[in-house]
Amino acid sequence: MSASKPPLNIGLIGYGFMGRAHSNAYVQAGNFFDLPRKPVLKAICARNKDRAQAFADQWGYESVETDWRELLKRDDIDAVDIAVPNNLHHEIAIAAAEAGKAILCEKPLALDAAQGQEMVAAVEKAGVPNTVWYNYRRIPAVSLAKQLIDAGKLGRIFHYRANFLQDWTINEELPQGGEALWRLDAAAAGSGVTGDLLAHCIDTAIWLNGGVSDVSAMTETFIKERTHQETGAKQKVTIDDACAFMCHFENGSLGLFESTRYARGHKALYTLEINGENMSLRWDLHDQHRLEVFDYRDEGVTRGWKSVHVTDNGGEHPYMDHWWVPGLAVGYETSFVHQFADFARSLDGGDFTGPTFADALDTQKVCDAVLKSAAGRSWETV
Ligand code: 4PW
Repeated sequence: MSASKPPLNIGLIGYGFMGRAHSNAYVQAGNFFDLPRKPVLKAICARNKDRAQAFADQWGYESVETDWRELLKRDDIDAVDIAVPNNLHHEIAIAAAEAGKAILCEKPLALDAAQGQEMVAAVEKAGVPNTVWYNYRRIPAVSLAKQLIDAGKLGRIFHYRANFLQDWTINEELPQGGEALWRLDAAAAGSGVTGDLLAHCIDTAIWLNGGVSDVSAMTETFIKERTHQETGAKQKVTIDDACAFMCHFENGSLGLFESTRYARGHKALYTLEINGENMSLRWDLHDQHRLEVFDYRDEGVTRGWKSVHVTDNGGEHPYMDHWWVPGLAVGYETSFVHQFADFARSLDGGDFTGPTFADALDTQKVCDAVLKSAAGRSWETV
């Protein structure tokens, strides 16, 4: 890293799980990718000053703010990272756009598409660079799937299916709401697995297979009442604990998606499969470096499922040449490093393949249609 590089000053809002994942990306990206500017951890912003200071000390942030409005007023902040619960994305992102900051926003974009539309309008009016942290696109084997699809290897696509399974909310005693458990509180999260997990699957699906035209969905809330973590009051649970939907893609293929937090034994099983006329692809987050490939055009007797491991070659697979020597793996956290590196390079003229706010709005529209369809037991146009 050259000392003469100008800084890219980052102000992070929120210090939860995603605040850590993003901070790690800022710390690592400049060491593994040649960025035009040097990322600088300029400020961390959170309401609890002591905890924000502890986070700053741990990660190396230079300063602490306790009000995001003050952070946005600072001339020494170039890019704002919104890593707070979903109900705060809309207000902060619009203010950040008006303040002329580049914006990195945690997924999902907003509580719903109406909010998302306003956020897209704000970044477009201000002309500020923007992205939403749909990080799974940038797992090397998933990016490899994109390369194969874009190169036309699959031919006509018939089917796309994806699952995202977890089991962490099966316990009835688990409270909802509060700093740690806001994902269970519809007021803060907007929805349950649809916005939290299926949104990832939908983002990847649109990226790989194009737009979704209509959906038919079902949702279920298995545990109907929980205690609020902060108030101690019993509350109705209004998030979707599980959601499954089918859809048509604009390219004529059929989609099948399932997500739940009630699949005992599964912590974060994101899987996807695409079946094309010539080729099928299969990927599993638990074995994230492997892309399984079946090519019908292979010679008859050796035709079969191939296991393409992105560490097996000499760094030809997406992003792998930036890390270690061939044969050595990288982790979940590097998908954030890759996204930030691509975004940082785009600020100085590099291509950016998204997802932008506008891309994330497409995902949000599918989520809205899914929830509407489940509520009304109807097919909904996206
Ligand atoms: O964004 C998602 C989170 O809310 C993540 O990708 C996985 O599921 C891990 O935690 C939750």
